[in-house]
Amino acid sequence: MRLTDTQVQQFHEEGYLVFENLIRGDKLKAYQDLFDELVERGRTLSIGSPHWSFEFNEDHEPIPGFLHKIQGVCVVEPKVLDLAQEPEILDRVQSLVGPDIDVFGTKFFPKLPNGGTSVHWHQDNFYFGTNTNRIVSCGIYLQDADRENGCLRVVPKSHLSQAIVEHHRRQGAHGSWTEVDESKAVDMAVPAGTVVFFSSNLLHGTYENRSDRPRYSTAWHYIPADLPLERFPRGGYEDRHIVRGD
Ligand SMILES: O=C(O)CCC(=O)C(=O)O
Repeated sequence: MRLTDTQVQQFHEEGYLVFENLIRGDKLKAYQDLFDELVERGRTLSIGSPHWSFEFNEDHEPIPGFLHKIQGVCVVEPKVLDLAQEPEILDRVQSLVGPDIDVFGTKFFPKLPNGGTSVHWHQDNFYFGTNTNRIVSCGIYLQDADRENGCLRVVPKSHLSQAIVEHHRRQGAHGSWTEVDESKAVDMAVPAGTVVFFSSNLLHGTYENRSDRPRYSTAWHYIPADLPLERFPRGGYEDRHIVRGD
């Protein structure tokens, strides 16, 4: 199903769109099982394995087995690319990106119970070295997500200026992050199978998982095939994949 004109307008005005329960039933279960297997692999993997990163302890050292993220999850496990190519998702992406679509920067965040993290406040375009509004970021929530287990939060309309704010590295945290006026943020508590699209200029972050439940999600970015992106060139970056058209 393509997006309606109203949905396209909402994406451009607010900076995001939410599709609850888009992945359902046996399909959702099969993907959950696939990610369970990856979490299991992470339990015995050595620190420093390419693509795999682990949560830090209080001394800022990685904790073996406590998986934080698989960066390039579609390279590590090509079956995950099926999820990125689900027609329910791509048909909608096409309304925003056009017919020739690549996906890049594929991530899996298990956000494990009692301290699992994914991201703090940031704009994806800070990492991409651009302020284009042609990249659509996508989060897929494989399990129910709420404040306690670390749901997504966004600052509506924060993409509109196309300004990339300063981001800073913090000791004991993965990545570079910024701060926002949290009174302007919206929490995205969503059921399992929900797909969220947002502008790669949108300020977004998440809560830490303080519950005893995991919160599996994926995050990646759909880009028109013809958009040059120096840091992630087509054909020159292993985690950029053609998913529709040429
Ligand atoms: O973990 C999440 O809910 C969001 C992840 C995300 O937005 C990102 O990787 O930029």
